[in-house]
Amino acid sequence: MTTKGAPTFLEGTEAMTLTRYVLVEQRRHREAQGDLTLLLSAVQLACKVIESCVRRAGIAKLYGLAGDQNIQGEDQKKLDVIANDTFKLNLIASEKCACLVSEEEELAILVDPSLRGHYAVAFDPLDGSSNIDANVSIGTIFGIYHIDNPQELNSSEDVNRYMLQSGRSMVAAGYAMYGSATNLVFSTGETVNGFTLDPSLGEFVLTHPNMRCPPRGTIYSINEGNSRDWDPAVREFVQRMKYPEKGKPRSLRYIGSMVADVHRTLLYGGVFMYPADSKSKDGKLRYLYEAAPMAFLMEVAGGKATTGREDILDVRPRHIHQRVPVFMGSAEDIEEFLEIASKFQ
Ligand code: AHM
Ligand code: MG
Repeated sequence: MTTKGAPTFLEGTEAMTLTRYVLVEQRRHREAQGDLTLLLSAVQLACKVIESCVRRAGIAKLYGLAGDQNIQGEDQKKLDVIANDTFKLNLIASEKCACLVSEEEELAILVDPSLRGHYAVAFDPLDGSSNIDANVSIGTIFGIYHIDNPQELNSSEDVNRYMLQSGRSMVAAGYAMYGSATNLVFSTGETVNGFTLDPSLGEFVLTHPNMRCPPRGTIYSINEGNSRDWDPAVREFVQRMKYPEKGKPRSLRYIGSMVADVHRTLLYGGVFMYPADSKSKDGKLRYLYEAAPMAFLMEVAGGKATTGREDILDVRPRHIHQRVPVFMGSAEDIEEFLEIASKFQ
């Protein structure tokens, strides 16, 4: 809101930007030295660079394959490679990271000792790769850990070992979504806040303060093409979504970009699932840079996130690219699923 009579071009400039928000937030913690603020400005800038590449991709001929495969054996798109380089370079340049784990890189990245800080970041630079060329929402996911003794990391193997901790030890997590608008959703564990990029200012502005996932939803979200291989608990739960004993059937919404499916689930409620099945024993989604950061946000927002056996945040991954089954969303919906799952265990 502007002062009465103020020139209209001032409209919006008093808004709470992400930079201002993080500075104010950090000042509440006496011991904070501004490191997380600086790390977050690197994340913010990287997301703006990626969003600008995504928006210009058709014109700048950035659609299509880069010609290589990543560690998961997936064909890398040109934008996957650009997003990975952008995120990695910006995080290293912040001088706040000791090591990084990326979906696109087989080995963990150990930052040169002269540039090291006290954080580790696991990230999926461009999630939803299959949607890139169709101009459907995609995003970047990141989870941030604090490292007390960064100089003790001497090799990629040290980093690999260090990163094999449960998601509960994350200090912050978030995602950017490049959709009809660009959102950056972020939490340090107290509240989840959503910011929208104002293209005219180049600033992320607070538009979704204190996001809460509704306790029940009316939507289920799953790749139903895999239903032949589902286990009985998933089958029964989805059947119940379609043919409830009382009330209306749920709606199915599945974008195929985890960022967009989880963003909708946070806002509208419901469940997002990528289960294990008889073909993929651990499911598809990777723990460190997909499942864990999203589970962190979901729990802070009052929702739940489970593998079907334990909270996603309690899983201790065995390797940095480990996959886990994912069920997350409205607390009561997830409880209903867990009740069914318990019958089959
Ligand atoms: P990606 O990181 O290579 O894009 O793969 C992860 C994506 C998720 O965003 C999404 O939930 C899932 O893969 C979709 O998989 P599917 O096409 O099998 O439904
Ligand atoms: Mg991904």
